[in-house]
Amino acid sequence: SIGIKCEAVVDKDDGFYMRRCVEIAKKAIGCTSPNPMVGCVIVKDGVVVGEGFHPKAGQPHAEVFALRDAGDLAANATAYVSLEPCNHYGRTPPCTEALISAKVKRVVVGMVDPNPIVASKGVEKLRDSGIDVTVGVEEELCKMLNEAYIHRMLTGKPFVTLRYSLSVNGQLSDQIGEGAKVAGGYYSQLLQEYDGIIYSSTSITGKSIPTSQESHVKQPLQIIIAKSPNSPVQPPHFSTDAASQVIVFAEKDIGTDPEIVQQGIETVILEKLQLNAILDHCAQRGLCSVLIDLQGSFGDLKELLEEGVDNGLLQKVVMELLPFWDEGKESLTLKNLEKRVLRLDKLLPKTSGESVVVYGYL
Ligand code: AOF
Ligand code: ZN
Repeated sequence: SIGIKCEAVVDKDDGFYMRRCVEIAKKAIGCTSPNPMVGCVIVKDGVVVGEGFHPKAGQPHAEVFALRDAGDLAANATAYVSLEPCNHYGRTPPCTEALISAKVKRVVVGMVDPNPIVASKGVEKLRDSGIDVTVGVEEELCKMLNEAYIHRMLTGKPFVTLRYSLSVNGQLSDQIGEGAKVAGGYYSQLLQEYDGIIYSSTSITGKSIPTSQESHVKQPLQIIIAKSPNSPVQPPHFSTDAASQVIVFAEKDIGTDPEIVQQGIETVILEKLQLNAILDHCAQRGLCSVLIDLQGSFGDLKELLEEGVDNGLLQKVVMELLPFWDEGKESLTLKNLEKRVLRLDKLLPKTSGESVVVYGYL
């Protein structure tokens, strides 16, 4: 070697550090909405000198934490970020400014930010300041990380997943956790991941929902649909006392229901209970993702699901196949739903122990 350094456009380690960004971004899983999950790693001479992730909306962005961690070592270093650095004043100042003042030499971006306020302007700003910018490293992985955020940015609606358990004879089951430890663990994971969970009041009242036993774990907003004239509207009991907010959507004023008044539960009265309107409301509240959870029966969710299927409002299905025979429960024979939901494109069965978790995209 005669000591000439060849600057490759894509460093062979770029993928490695970007995967690390995604990994640390996930520390805030379920906690960042309406913001995305973002991770940032600062690398100098092949050594990681700083790391950070965005913990929560309102708090500093990933780049700021990573730059703080790196201190003076950020000068002439490469910053890896799973999402394009922002170039606007939101709740926090622009990350482009922070990277420029820290004098980083190169920025590697996983994906462009679909937020129209940012959308490539961050990358332009960095390039205009003489920083070498590479875009699209591990792009698919970065998109998977924020599929809910991206979906909400592009459609204005939360990312919607339908979840249900079926016993082997095709009956909708309300069993989670008990009898199916694997599915139970998966259920806790869903509660952590999703911003809101939609239940029918008729199938959820008085139930106990298995949740993660760690009380610090975030609980999703419970969204209870009370359609029937005499819908009971008691929210389910969660098996931990971790804070969980409840909101009830109804067609008539149920604000005088002593149960609701006593518990101070927020109610939203819609002229007609439609999934579209409910999702708009959820998006306005900052929810990027909701899980529609069928608990043993369709209950008040039947028409909402039909509407959702007909209008392409559902993005994903999670089904747990439970290893027992269930009599007397509702079977999943709803015309449209059965045809479309069960015909999943990419079935990915995960088998472990006695239960099977199947999930796929519509
Ligand atoms: C980044 N790094 O870690 C995140 C970004 O209200 P703010 O100031 O938090 O801005 C929110 C927007 O900033 C959000 O919609 C998205 O476009 C971007 N999020 N950007 O450079 C981060 N979380
Ligand atoms: Zn930012």
